[in-house]
Amino acid sequence: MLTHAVQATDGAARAGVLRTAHGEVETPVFMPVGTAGTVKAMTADAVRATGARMVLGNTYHLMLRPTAERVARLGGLHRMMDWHGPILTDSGGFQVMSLAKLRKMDEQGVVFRSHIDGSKHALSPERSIAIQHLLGADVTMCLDECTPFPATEAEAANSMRLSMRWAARCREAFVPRDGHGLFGIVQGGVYPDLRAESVAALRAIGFEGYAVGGLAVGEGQETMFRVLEATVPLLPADRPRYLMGVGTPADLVGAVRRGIDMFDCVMPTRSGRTAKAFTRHGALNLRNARHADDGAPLDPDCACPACARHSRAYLHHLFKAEEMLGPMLLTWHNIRYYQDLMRELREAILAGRFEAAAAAIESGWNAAKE
Ligand code: PRF
Ligand code: ZN
Repeated sequence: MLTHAVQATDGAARAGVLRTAHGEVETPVFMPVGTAGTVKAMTADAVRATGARMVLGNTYHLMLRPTAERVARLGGLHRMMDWHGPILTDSGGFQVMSLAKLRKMDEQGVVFRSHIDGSKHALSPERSIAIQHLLGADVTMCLDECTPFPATEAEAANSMRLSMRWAARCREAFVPRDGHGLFGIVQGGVYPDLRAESVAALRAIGFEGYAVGGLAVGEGQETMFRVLEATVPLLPADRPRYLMGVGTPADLVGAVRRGIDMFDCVMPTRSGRTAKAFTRHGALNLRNARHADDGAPLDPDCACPACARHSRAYLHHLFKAEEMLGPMLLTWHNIRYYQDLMRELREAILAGRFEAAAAAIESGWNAAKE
């Protein structure tokens, strides 16, 4: 099976190694999002050169286009996208709710119309697992419902309990394979008792890893951290913990501090395409006219091609001229920054100086606010 060995802890923060069929990954880890079989604007070699060792793929997008069966005929997702490291696939429920039209959800699953051509599709726990098997995922996620925010306690309870019944069906449908694993997803909104009930339900079923879902949906960072503090300590220490769809660099530092091992988010890639850069000195927008004559690198401490070989002025020009290289270079930089951040946190945990490292990182962001 897929395993996670914890090498060191510092407070609640952990450094470990995730072992999968497609190799080992050091944690804490940030997985760039490769929604449609590509990390947008990046070749697979470029993704690897940022330091990334694991990426995310999406059931929802790939089942619609090019279809899971076609991906399987093409040799699986790893082969199709030329990414030979581990891949985690999300189960589709979250993307159906955010992208598809005319959704109808019941106990069986969800029926929806494609955002691409309006065609009708169904996703059940069993079908989601079958699709993720066809894709060849190293980590398969349970089909869940991401409870919207805000939700009353009764709404959050009904939604969470549906996800727990689906989690049991996903466990049944999952075909175990060496180096592959199935992760359960904790739901329960912002309600600590519901989060605890959800953890207990998932632990009773038993998973190779545990994700915390339903966060970063509008509740705010402080509430998200409170929910993590009520949830993460209840999870088994010997299994990886994955915070889904999070987040900003500050979110990652705060979640690692609270015991999270794995992350994914569109933030570095999507921001890169819209000229927003994350740096050791805070975030900035390269479209801003103040960069037009700035011959300095974006981040002098970054080794990515955008920083090592180009000026802020050139990056500004590329975005003003709507050249493709602008999104490519800034995506590369942002992923590299997220990888460097994870590595710095990991090394600090191994050295027993997590809080000092986190404080230094946070003061760097605040030193030169826009
Ligand atoms: N469930 C699933 N995927 C997700 C989420 C979730 O709750 C979130 C919430 N931040 C992002 N991606 N399956
Ligand atoms: Zn850079």
